[in-house]
Amino acid sequence: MGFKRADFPEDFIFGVATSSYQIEGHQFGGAGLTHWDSFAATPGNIKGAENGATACDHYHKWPEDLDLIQAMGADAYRFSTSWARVLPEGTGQPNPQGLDFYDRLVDGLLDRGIKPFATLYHWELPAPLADLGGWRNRDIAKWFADFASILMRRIGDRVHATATINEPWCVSWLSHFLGHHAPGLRDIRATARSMLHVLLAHGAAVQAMRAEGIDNIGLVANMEYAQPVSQNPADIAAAERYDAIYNLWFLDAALLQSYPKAALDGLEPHLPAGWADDFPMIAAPVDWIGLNYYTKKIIAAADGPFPALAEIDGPPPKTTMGWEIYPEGLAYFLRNIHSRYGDRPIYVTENGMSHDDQVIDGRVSDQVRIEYLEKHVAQLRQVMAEGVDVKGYFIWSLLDNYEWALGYDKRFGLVHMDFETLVRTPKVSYFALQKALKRQ
Ligand code: IFM
Repeated sequence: MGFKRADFPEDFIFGVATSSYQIEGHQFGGAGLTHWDSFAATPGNIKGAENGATACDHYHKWPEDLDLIQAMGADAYRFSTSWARVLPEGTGQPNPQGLDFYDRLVDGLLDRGIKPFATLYHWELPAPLADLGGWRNRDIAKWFADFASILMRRIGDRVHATATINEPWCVSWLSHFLGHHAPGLRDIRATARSMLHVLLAHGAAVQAMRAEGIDNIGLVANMEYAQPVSQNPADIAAAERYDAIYNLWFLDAALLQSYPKAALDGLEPHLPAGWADDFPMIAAPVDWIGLNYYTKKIIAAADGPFPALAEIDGPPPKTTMGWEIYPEGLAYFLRNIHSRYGDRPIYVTENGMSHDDQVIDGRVSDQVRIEYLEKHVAQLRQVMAEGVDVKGYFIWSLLDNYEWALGYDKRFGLVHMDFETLVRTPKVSYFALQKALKRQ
């Protein structure tokens, strides 16, 4: 690995990240059905019609997984909590097994000297709430805040940090405009409403958690560098729209109480009257910002209604997701968050790559992942040297897992998963990190 722990400040946090539906095994422990279960049960939505029923069976194998994190030398583990595991109906009566599971997990982390970073929501909405309109229903702010309170009353005294919602762009745009994720809608009004409600739910949960005495709360946004395909003004404007929708909408609202004009121009007709009155709730103060970064997109102007843009295939190198590897984008966003939103702590809450990893003679040689991580960490060190307050770096992911609509083929893990036998095999990148993170 081209870096070592000593290159970073003493309190810098290296971690690994996962999410509940992608690893836990949703069939276990009395969890309620989610909109992902019904999305996956609908032909054509998911590669191979795969779902998260078993996934990595982390629900039972969590001690082994936490041992792997500890043996790698990571400081922190970023996991998410399944709303439907805690509240099978989405509201109402908690599932004791669900609360017990997260309780054990947090204690298991602390026993191993690993800091728990919880994320409340990473995409598996309880099905009964989806029946009520899910993210299109404004009441979701209250439902989510109640879930946050119930969960935090149980584990909040021991988590190191808590994020509300992972990647609001995916919860809203990807799922209600592009239709790639549950609930699979393609509707601009549903999109605009979900883009508002995901922010409202975030703010309401922050307030609810503060009322429970929880601190160190953040919001995690994903960002993709938007490069215009040419210097033609129409292409530049299209890239600006992409950037506004994807990279600016959520953090501008939560931190500046405004929406970027290039996005608002297209979305305002579909927002409810009085949308600006929600800013005080949306902007409930957070302690840190989380950035998930993977790639860049090349954008061209296109005919048709807002957002009137098209993605153009970029050059190699790419990951098996088809995502162009562009480490400079990480530095771009870290600098931009710092200059746009002021000097507040930033965590890189996800970064990593998918690759066709195979176990050959007991070994998984993923040199390409080592190079990916080295290049991104070099960008991180550069911006830290410039004074950007980056507090930690989390690799996506600990384990190969369920990559949503793409099923189990896209392997992001530092640890290989055999999805038949559930055998875990640390990859060469895991061992390289173990060496880099060793304390002298
Ligand atoms: O697997 C996902 C994760 O759920 C959210 N961030 C991006 C990852 C890779 O696509």
